[in-house]
Amino acid sequence: MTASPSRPHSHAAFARARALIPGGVNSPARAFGGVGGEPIFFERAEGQWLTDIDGLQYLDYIGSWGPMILGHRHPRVVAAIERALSRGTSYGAPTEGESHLAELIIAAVPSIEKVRMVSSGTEATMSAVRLARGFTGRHGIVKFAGNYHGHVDALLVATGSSAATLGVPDSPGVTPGATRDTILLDYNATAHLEALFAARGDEIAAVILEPVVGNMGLVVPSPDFLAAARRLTEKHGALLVFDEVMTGFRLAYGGAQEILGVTPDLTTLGKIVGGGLPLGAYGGRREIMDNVLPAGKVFQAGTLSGNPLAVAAGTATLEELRDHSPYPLLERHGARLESGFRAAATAAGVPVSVARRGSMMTMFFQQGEGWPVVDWPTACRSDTKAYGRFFWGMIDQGIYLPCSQYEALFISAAHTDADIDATVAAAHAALAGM
Ligand code: KE4
Repeated sequence: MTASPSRPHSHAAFARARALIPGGVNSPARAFGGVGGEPIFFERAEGQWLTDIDGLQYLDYIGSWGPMILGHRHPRVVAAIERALSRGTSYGAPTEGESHLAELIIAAVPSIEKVRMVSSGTEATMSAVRLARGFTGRHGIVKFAGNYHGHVDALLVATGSSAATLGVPDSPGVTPGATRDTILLDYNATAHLEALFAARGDEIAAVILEPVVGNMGLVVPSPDFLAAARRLTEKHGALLVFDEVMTGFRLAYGGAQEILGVTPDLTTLGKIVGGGLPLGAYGGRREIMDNVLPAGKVFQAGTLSGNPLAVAAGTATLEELRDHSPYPLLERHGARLESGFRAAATAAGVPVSVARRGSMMTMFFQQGEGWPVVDWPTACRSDTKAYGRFFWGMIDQGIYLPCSQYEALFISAAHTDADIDATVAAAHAALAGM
Protein backbone atom coordinates (compact mmCIF):
# COMPACT_ATOMS: atom_id res chain seq x y z
CA MET A 1 0.00 0.00 0.00
CA THR A 2 1.48 3.40 -0.84
CA ALA A 3 0.38 6.95 -0.12
CA SER A 4 -0.57 7.97 -3.65
CA PRO A 5 -3.88 6.15 -4.46
CA SER A 6 -5.76 7.25 -1.34
CA ARG A 7 -3.83 10.48 -0.76
CA PRO A 8 -3.84 12.43 -4.05
CA HIS A 9 -2.84 15.72 -2.41
CA SER A 10 0.21 14.15 -0.73
CA HIS A 11 1.10 12.49 -4.02
CA ALA A 12 0.99 15.81 -5.87
CA ALA A 13 2.79 17.63 -3.06
CA PHE A 14 5.56 15.04 -3.10
CA ALA A 15 6.00 15.37 -6.87
CA ARG A 16 6.29 19.14 -6.46
CA ALA A 17 8.71 18.89 -3.52
CA ARG A 18 10.96 16.40 -5.30
CA ALA A 19 11.62 19.00 -8.00
CA LEU A 20 12.67 21.57 -5.39
CA ILE A 21 14.18 19.76 -2.40
CA PRO A 22 16.55 16.75 -2.50
CA GLY A 23 14.35 13.68 -2.20
CA GLY A 24 11.39 16.01 -1.59
CA VAL A 25 12.14 16.21 2.13
CA ASN A 26 14.27 18.31 4.46
CA SER A 27 15.38 15.28 6.44
CA PRO A 28 15.83 11.76 5.03
CA ALA A 29 14.10 10.16 8.03
CA ARG A 30 10.80 11.48 6.66
CA ALA A 31 11.22 10.04 3.17
CA PHE A 32 9.64 6.64 3.90
CA GLY A 33 12.76 5.00 2.45
CA GLY A 34 12.58 2.31 5.10
CA VAL A 35 8.97 1.33 4.40
CA GLY A 36 8.44 2.03 0.69
CA GLY A 37 5.77 4.21 -0.84
CA GLU A 38 5.55 7.99 -0.70
CA PRO A 39 5.70 10.22 2.37
CA ILE A 40 2.48 11.73 3.63
CA PHE A 41 2.28 15.53 3.83
CA PHE A 42 0.66 17.03 6.92
CA GLU A 43 -0.92 20.38 7.57
CA ARG A 44 -1.90 20.44 11.24
CA ALA A 45 -1.62 18.61 14.54
CA GLU A 46 -3.45 18.74 17.87
CA GLY A 47 -2.77 16.67 20.95
CA GLN A 48 -2.09 13.11 19.82
CA TRP A 49 -3.54 13.69 16.34
CA LEU A 50 -2.02 14.52 12.97
CA THR A 51 -4.10 15.65 9.96
CA ASP A 52 -2.70 15.19 6.47
CA ILE A 53 -3.36 17.41 3.45
CA ASP A 54 -5.98 14.96 2.22
CA GLY A 55 -7.91 15.52 5.44
CA LEU A 56 -7.09 12.11 6.92
CA GLN A 57 -6.38 11.85 10.67
CA TYR A 58 -3.78 9.68 12.39
CA LEU A 59 -2.80 8.81 15.94
CA ASP A 60 0.76 10.16 16.08
CA TYR A 61 3.46 7.85 17.46
CA ILE A 62 6.37 9.86 16.04
CA GLY A 63 5.70 13.16 17.83
CA SER A 64 8.15 14.98 15.55
CA TRP A 65 10.71 12.21 16.34
CA GLY A 66 10.45 12.81 20.07
CA PRO A 67 9.88 16.48 20.98
CA MET A 68 6.10 16.33 21.35
CA ILE A 69 5.97 14.46 24.67
CA LEU A 70 3.05 16.65 25.79
CA GLY A 71 1.23 16.20 22.50
CA HIS A 72 0.89 18.82 19.78
CA ARG A 73 -0.09 22.43 20.60
CA HIS A 74 -0.18 21.98 24.36
CA PRO A 75 -1.96 25.12 25.66
CA ARG A 76 0.86 26.03 28.04
CA VAL A 77 3.44 25.78 25.23
CA VAL A 78 1.33 27.66 22.68
CA ALA A 79 0.67 30.47 25.16
CA ALA A 80 4.38 30.76 25.98
CA ILE A 81 5.35 30.96 22.31
CA GLU A 82 2.65 33.59 21.67
CA ARG A 83 3.87 35.70 24.60
CA ALA A 84 7.45 35.52 23.34
CA LEU A 85 6.31 36.28 19.79
CA SER A 86 4.55 39.44 20.97
CA ARG A 87 7.96 40.75 22.10
CA GLY A 88 10.01 39.78 19.05
CA THR A 89 11.57 36.68 17.48
CA SER A 90 15.35 36.97 17.70
CA TYR A 91 17.69 39.53 19.23
CA GLY A 92 21.18 38.10 18.80
CA ALA A 93 21.74 39.24 22.35
CA PRO A 94 21.32 37.54 25.73
CA THR A 95 17.91 37.28 27.37
CA GLU A 96 16.89 36.30 30.89
CA GLY A 97 14.73 33.55 29.43
CA GLU A 98 17.89 31.66 28.48
CA SER A 99 19.10 31.78 32.07
CA HIS A 100 15.72 30.55 33.30
CA LEU A 101 15.79 27.59 30.90
CA ALA A 102 19.39 26.92 31.92
CA GLU A 103 18.29 26.82 35.57
CA LEU A 104 15.56 24.28 34.70
CA ILE A 105 18.00 22.05 32.79
CA ILE A 106 20.63 22.23 35.54
CA ALA A 107 18.04 21.42 38.21
CA ALA A 108 16.74 18.44 36.19
CA VAL A 109 19.80 16.71 34.73
CA PRO A 110 22.20 15.16 37.28
CA SER A 111 25.37 15.66 35.21
CA ILE A 112 24.79 19.28 34.23
CA GLU A 113 26.26 22.15 36.29
CA LYS A 114 26.57 24.53 33.31
CA VAL A 115 24.89 24.39 29.91
CA ARG A 116 25.23 25.99 26.48
CA MET A 117 22.24 26.19 24.14
CA VAL A 118 22.46 25.56 20.39
CA SER A 119 19.86 24.99 17.66
CA SER A 120 19.85 21.23 17.11
CA GLY A 121 20.95 17.91 18.53
CA THR A 122 23.65 17.72 15.87
CA GLU A 123 25.12 21.03 17.04
CA ALA A 124 25.02 19.74 20.59
CA THR A 125 26.93 16.53 19.87
CA MET A 126 29.37 18.25 17.49
CA SER A 127 30.14 20.81 20.19
CA ALA A 128 30.44 18.19 22.93
CA VAL A 129 32.97 16.22 20.88
CA ARG A 130 35.03 19.36 20.20
CA LEU A 131 34.87 20.29 23.89
CA ALA A 132 35.97 16.80 24.99
CA ARG A 133 38.95 16.99 22.65
CA GLY A 134 39.77 20.51 23.77
CA PHE A 135 39.46 19.66 27.47
CA THR A 136 41.52 16.44 27.33
CA GLY A 137 43.95 17.45 24.59
CA ARG A 138 43.31 14.04 23.01
CA HIS A 139 41.82 13.08 19.62
CA GLY A 140 40.17 9.64 19.92
CA ILE A 141 36.36 9.45 20.04
CA VAL A 142 34.67 6.10 20.69
CA LYS A 143 31.17 5.62 19.27
CA PHE A 144 28.94 2.60 18.83
CA ALA A 145 27.37 1.10 15.74
CA GLY A 146 23.67 1.89 15.54
CA ASN A 147 24.04 4.98 17.72
CA TYR A 148 23.14 8.13 15.79
CA HIS A 149 24.39 11.47 17.01
CA GLY A 150 23.30 13.74 14.16
CA HIS A 151 25.21 14.47 10.98
CA VAL A 152 28.57 15.29 12.55
CA ASP A 153 31.39 14.34 10.17
CA ALA A 154 33.45 12.67 12.87
CA LEU A 155 30.48 10.56 13.98
CA LEU A 156 29.15 9.58 10.52
CA VAL A 157 31.07 6.31 10.35
CA ALA A 158 30.05 2.91 9.03
CA THR A 159 28.72 0.30 11.41
CA GLY A 160 31.88 -1.68 11.84
CA SER A 161 32.61 -5.15 13.18
CA SER A 162 32.53 -5.74 16.91
CA ALA A 163 36.28 -5.37 17.20
CA ALA A 164 37.62 -1.85 17.61
CA THR A 165 38.03 -0.55 14.11
CA LEU A 166 39.05 2.81 12.80
CA GLY A 167 35.94 4.60 11.61
CA VAL A 168 35.27 4.38 7.88
CA PRO A 169 33.36 7.38 6.45
CA ASP A 170 29.67 6.51 6.03
CA SER A 171 28.82 9.24 3.57
CA PRO A 172 30.38 10.78 0.48
CA GLY A 173 31.93 14.06 1.52
CA VAL A 174 33.06 12.77 4.90
CA THR A 175 36.80 12.52 4.46
CA PRO A 176 39.08 9.85 5.96
CA GLY A 177 40.70 12.70 7.84
CA ALA A 178 37.40 13.53 9.52
CA THR A 179 36.97 10.03 10.88
CA ARG A 180 40.62 9.06 11.39
CA ASP A 181 40.25 9.48 15.13
CA THR A 182 36.86 7.81 15.43
CA ILE A 183 36.86 4.33 16.94
CA LEU A 184 33.83 2.16 16.35
CA LEU A 185 32.56 -0.63 18.60
CA ASP A 186 29.35 -2.56 18.89
CA TYR A 187 26.91 -1.38 21.55
CA ASN A 188 26.97 -3.54 24.71
CA ALA A 189 30.37 -4.97 23.66
CA THR A 190 31.81 -4.46 27.14
CA ALA A 191 34.83 -6.73 26.65
CA HIS A 192 35.84 -4.89 23.50
CA LEU A 193 35.51 -1.54 25.27
CA GLU A 194 37.77 -2.83 28.06
CA ALA A 195 40.30 -4.15 25.55
CA LEU A 196 40.31 -0.85 23.66
CA PHE A 197 41.01 1.17 26.78
CA ALA A 198 43.71 -1.26 27.86
CA ALA A 199 45.44 -0.75 24.53
CA ARG A 200 44.72 2.90 23.74
CA GLY A 201 43.17 4.51 26.80
CA ASP A 202 45.55 7.47 26.80
CA GLU A 203 44.50 8.41 23.23
CA ILE A 204 40.78 8.63 23.96
CA ALA A 205 39.12 12.00 24.52
CA ALA A 206 35.61 10.68 24.94
CA VAL A 207 33.16 7.84 24.67
CA ILE A 208 29.82 9.01 23.26
CA LEU A 209 26.74 6.82 23.41
CA GLU A 210 22.96 6.77 23.60
CA PRO A 211 22.31 5.54 27.17
CA VAL A 212 19.13 3.93 25.84
CA VAL A 213 19.33 3.61 22.08
CA GLY A 214 16.52 4.82 19.85
CA ASN A 215 18.38 4.91 16.54
CA MET A 216 18.65 1.23 15.71
CA GLY A 217 15.22 0.69 17.08
CA LEU A 218 15.07 0.58 20.86
CA VAL A 219 18.04 -1.17 22.47
CA VAL A 220 18.75 -1.05 26.18
CA PRO A 221 22.23 -1.15 27.70
CA SER A 222 23.32 -4.27 29.54
CA PRO A 223 23.96 -3.44 33.22
CA ASP A 224 27.72 -3.90 32.94
CA PHE A 225 28.10 -1.88 29.72
CA LEU A 226 27.35 1.59 31.07
CA ALA A 227 29.16 0.83 34.33
CA ALA A 228 32.24 -0.18 32.32
CA ALA A 229 32.04 2.95 30.17
CA ARG A 230 31.88 5.09 33.32
CA ARG A 231 34.70 3.20 35.07
CA LEU A 232 37.04 3.08 32.06
CA THR A 233 36.64 6.74 31.07
CA GLU A 234 37.25 7.79 34.68
CA LYS A 235 40.30 5.55 35.00
CA HIS A 236 41.91 6.72 31.76
CA GLY A 237 41.08 10.44 31.92
CA ALA A 238 38.55 10.36 29.07
CA LEU A 239 35.09 11.93 29.18
CA LEU A 240 31.82 9.98 29.13
CA VAL A 241 29.24 11.74 26.95
CA PHE A 242 25.58 10.69 27.15
CA ASP A 243 23.76 11.67 24.01
CA GLU A 244 20.31 12.26 25.53
CA VAL A 245 18.92 14.20 22.59
CA MET A 246 16.20 11.54 22.40
CA THR A 247 16.06 10.22 25.99
CA GLY A 248 16.46 13.56 27.77
CA PHE A 249 13.20 14.50 29.55
CA ARG A 250 11.68 11.50 27.70
CA LEU A 251 12.51 8.52 29.95
CA ALA A 252 12.41 10.63 33.13
CA TYR A 253 12.59 14.31 33.96
CA GLY A 254 16.31 13.78 34.54
CA GLY A 255 16.68 11.62 31.44
CA ALA A 256 18.12 8.13 31.12
CA GLN A 257 20.94 9.02 33.52
CA GLU A 258 18.37 9.54 36.29
CA ILE A 259 16.88 6.06 35.92
CA LEU A 260 20.10 4.22 35.04
CA GLY A 261 22.07 5.75 37.90
CA VAL A 262 25.16 6.51 35.80
CA THR A 263 26.30 10.14 35.66
CA PRO A 264 28.30 11.13 32.55
CA ASP A 265 30.74 14.03 32.28
CA LEU A 266 28.79 15.71 29.46
CA THR A 267 25.20 15.37 28.29
CA THR A 268 23.74 16.46 24.97
CA LEU A 269 20.08 17.41 24.67
CA GLY A 270 17.63 18.28 21.92
CA LYS A 271 14.05 17.51 20.86
CA ILE A 272 11.95 17.85 24.07
CA VAL A 273 14.21 20.58 25.51
CA GLY A 274 13.03 22.83 22.66
CA GLY A 275 9.37 21.87 22.96
CA GLY A 276 9.15 21.32 19.21
CA LEU A 277 11.12 24.42 18.22
CA PRO A 278 14.79 24.33 17.15
CA LEU A 279 16.85 24.06 20.33
CA GLY A 280 19.61 21.75 21.50
CA ALA A 281 22.01 21.98 24.41
CA TYR A 282 25.13 20.46 25.85
CA GLY A 283 26.21 20.64 29.46
CA GLY A 284 28.26 19.05 32.18
CA ARG A 285 30.65 19.72 35.00
CA ARG A 286 31.57 23.39 35.51
CA GLU A 287 35.30 22.65 35.14
CA ILE A 288 34.63 21.23 31.67
CA MET A 289 32.01 23.72 30.46
CA ASP A 290 34.14 26.72 31.48
CA ASN A 291 36.45 25.78 28.61
CA VAL A 292 33.81 26.90 26.08
CA LEU A 293 34.37 30.32 24.45
CA PRO A 294 34.24 33.04 25.72
CA ALA A 295 34.83 31.57 29.21
CA GLY A 296 37.50 29.36 27.72
CA LYS A 297 39.09 28.71 24.36
CA VAL A 298 36.96 25.96 22.76
CA PHE A 299 35.10 27.69 19.97
CA GLN A 300 31.35 27.32 19.48
CA ALA A 301 28.82 29.89 18.33
CA GLY A 302 25.35 30.22 16.75
CA THR A 303 23.22 33.03 15.37
CA LEU A 304 19.97 31.59 16.73
CA SER A 305 21.37 29.81 19.77
CA GLY A 306 18.98 30.35 22.69
CA ASN A 307 16.36 31.81 20.35
CA PRO A 308 13.59 33.42 22.43
CA LEU A 309 10.72 31.51 20.78
CA ALA A 310 12.50 28.15 21.11
CA VAL A 311 13.48 29.00 24.69
CA ALA A 312 9.85 29.85 25.47
CA ALA A 313 8.62 26.55 24.01
CA GLY A 314 11.30 24.57 25.82
CA THR A 315 10.75 26.34 29.11
CA ALA A 316 6.98 25.80 29.03
CA THR A 317 7.49 22.14 28.13
CA LEU A 318 9.96 21.50 30.94
CA GLU A 319 7.83 23.38 33.48
CA GLU A 320 4.78 21.33 32.47
CA LEU A 321 6.80 18.10 32.78
CA ARG A 322 8.11 19.23 36.19
CA ASP A 323 4.71 20.39 37.50
CA HIS A 324 2.55 17.56 36.17
CA SER A 325 4.78 14.52 35.75
CA PRO A 326 3.48 12.43 32.84
CA TYR A 327 5.96 9.62 33.43
CA PRO A 328 3.68 7.24 35.40
CA LEU A 329 1.01 7.63 32.69
CA LEU A 330 3.57 7.14 29.92
CA GLU A 331 4.85 3.98 31.63
CA ARG A 332 1.29 2.64 31.92
CA HIS A 333 0.54 3.39 28.28
CA GLY A 334 3.86 1.88 27.21
CA ALA A 335 3.29 -1.32 29.15
CA ARG A 336 -0.20 -1.73 27.68
CA LEU A 337 0.99 -1.03 24.15
CA GLU A 338 3.90 -3.47 24.55
CA SER A 339 1.73 -6.31 25.84
CA GLY A 340 -0.88 -5.56 23.19
CA PHE A 341 1.65 -5.67 20.36
CA ARG A 342 3.18 -8.88 21.70
CA ALA A 343 -0.28 -10.50 21.93
CA ALA A 344 -1.19 -9.35 18.43
CA ALA A 345 2.03 -10.79 16.96
CA THR A 346 1.54 -14.07 18.82
CA ALA A 347 -2.08 -14.32 17.66
CA ALA A 348 -0.97 -13.75 14.07
CA GLY A 349 1.99 -16.11 14.35
CA VAL A 350 4.40 -13.33 13.31
CA PRO A 351 7.89 -13.65 14.90
CA VAL A 352 8.84 -10.41 16.64
CA SER A 353 10.86 -9.15 19.57
CA VAL A 354 9.57 -6.08 21.37
CA ALA A 355 11.85 -3.68 23.26
CA ARG A 356 10.55 -0.83 25.41
CA ARG A 357 11.65 1.77 27.95
CA GLY A 358 8.90 4.00 29.18
CA SER A 359 7.22 5.66 26.21
CA MET A 360 9.86 4.54 23.69
CA MET A 361 9.28 1.19 21.99
CA THR A 362 10.23 -0.87 18.93
CA MET A 363 8.74 -4.10 17.60
CA PHE A 364 11.54 -5.85 15.68
CA PHE A 365 10.28 -8.20 12.98
CA GLN A 366 12.53 -11.16 13.74
CA GLN A 367 13.12 -13.79 16.35
CA GLY A 368 15.40 -16.76 16.93
CA GLU A 369 18.99 -16.13 15.96
CA GLY A 370 18.88 -12.35 16.27
CA TRP A 371 16.69 -12.28 19.34
CA PRO A 372 16.81 -10.25 21.52
CA VAL A 373 18.21 -7.22 19.69
CA VAL A 374 21.22 -6.06 21.69
CA ASP A 375 23.34 -4.26 19.11
CA TRP A 376 23.53 -3.23 15.46
CA PRO A 377 24.46 -6.69 14.10
CA THR A 378 21.40 -8.24 15.76
CA ALA A 379 19.18 -5.30 14.80
CA CYS A 380 20.29 -5.75 11.18
CA ARG A 381 18.74 -9.20 11.13
CA SER A 382 15.29 -7.63 11.21
CA ASP A 383 12.88 -8.21 8.35
CA THR A 384 12.48 -4.60 7.23
CA LYS A 385 10.04 -5.61 4.49
CA ALA A 386 7.76 -7.16 7.07
CA TYR A 387 8.05 -3.97 9.10
CA GLY A 388 7.08 -2.00 5.98
CA ARG A 389 3.92 -4.12 5.53
CA PHE A 390 3.03 -3.60 9.18
CA PHE A 391 3.67 0.15 8.88
CA TRP A 392 1.29 0.52 5.93
CA GLY A 393 -1.27 -1.76 7.52
CA MET A 394 -1.30 0.60 10.50
CA ILE A 395 -1.33 3.74 8.31
CA ASP A 396 -4.43 2.42 6.57
CA GLN A 397 -6.09 2.27 10.00
CA GLY A 398 -5.03 5.79 10.94
CA ILE A 399 -2.02 4.91 13.08
CA TYR A 400 1.20 6.78 12.25
CA LEU A 401 4.24 4.75 13.41
CA PRO A 402 7.92 5.53 12.70
CA CYS A 403 8.64 4.98 9.00
CA SER A 404 11.63 2.73 9.71
CA GLN A 405 12.31 -0.49 11.58
CA TYR A 406 15.34 1.26 13.04
CA GLU A 407 13.45 3.97 14.93
CA ALA A 408 11.59 3.99 18.23
CA LEU A 409 7.95 5.00 18.51
CA PHE A 410 6.98 7.67 21.04
CA ILE A 411 3.84 7.83 23.16
CA SER A 412 2.74 11.28 24.34
CA ALA A 413 0.91 12.43 27.44
CA ALA A 414 -1.99 13.33 25.13
CA HIS A 415 -2.61 9.69 24.19
CA THR A 416 -5.54 8.12 26.06
CA ASP A 417 -6.32 4.56 27.16
CA ALA A 418 -8.83 4.41 24.29
CA ASP A 419 -6.05 5.41 21.85
CA ILE A 420 -3.83 2.61 23.14
CA ASP A 421 -6.68 0.11 22.84
CA ALA A 422 -7.44 1.29 19.30
CA THR A 423 -3.75 0.99 18.37
CA VAL A 424 -3.58 -2.56 19.70
CA ALA A 425 -6.75 -3.49 17.79
CA ALA A 426 -5.22 -2.02 14.64
CA ALA A 427 -2.05 -4.06 15.24
CA HIS A 428 -4.11 -7.25 15.46
CA ALA A 429 -5.71 -6.43 12.10
CA ALA A 430 -2.45 -5.34 10.44
CA LEU A 431 -0.50 -8.39 11.63
CA ALA A 432 -3.30 -10.82 10.78
CA GLY A 433 -3.16 -9.54 7.23
CA MET A 434 0.61 -10.05 6.86
P1 KE4 B 1 19.01 16.77 15.31
O1 KE4 B 1 20.24 17.42 14.71
O2 KE4 B 1 18.20 16.01 14.28
O3 KE4 B 1 18.17 17.78 16.12
O4 KE4 B 1 19.52 15.71 16.40
C1 KE4 B 1 20.41 14.71 16.00
C2 KE4 B 1 20.32 13.55 16.98
C3 KE4 B 1 21.32 13.41 17.92
N1 KE4 B 1 21.29 12.42 18.83
C4 KE4 B 1 20.27 11.53 18.86
C5 KE4 B 1 20.27 10.45 19.89
C6 KE4 B 1 19.21 11.63 17.92
O5 KE4 B 1 18.19 10.73 17.96
C7 KE4 B 1 19.23 12.65 16.96
C8 KE4 B 1 18.16 12.79 15.90
N2 KE4 B 1 17.20 11.73 15.84
C9 KE4 B 1 16.57 11.53 14.54
C10 KE4 B 1 15.55 10.38 14.67
N3 KE4 B 1 16.14 9.15 15.08
C11 KE4 B 1 15.92 12.79 14.07
C12 KE4 B 1 15.00 12.59 12.87
C13 KE4 B 1 15.63 13.16 11.63
O6 KE4 B 1 16.85 13.00 11.42
O7 KE4 B 1 14.85 13.76 10.86
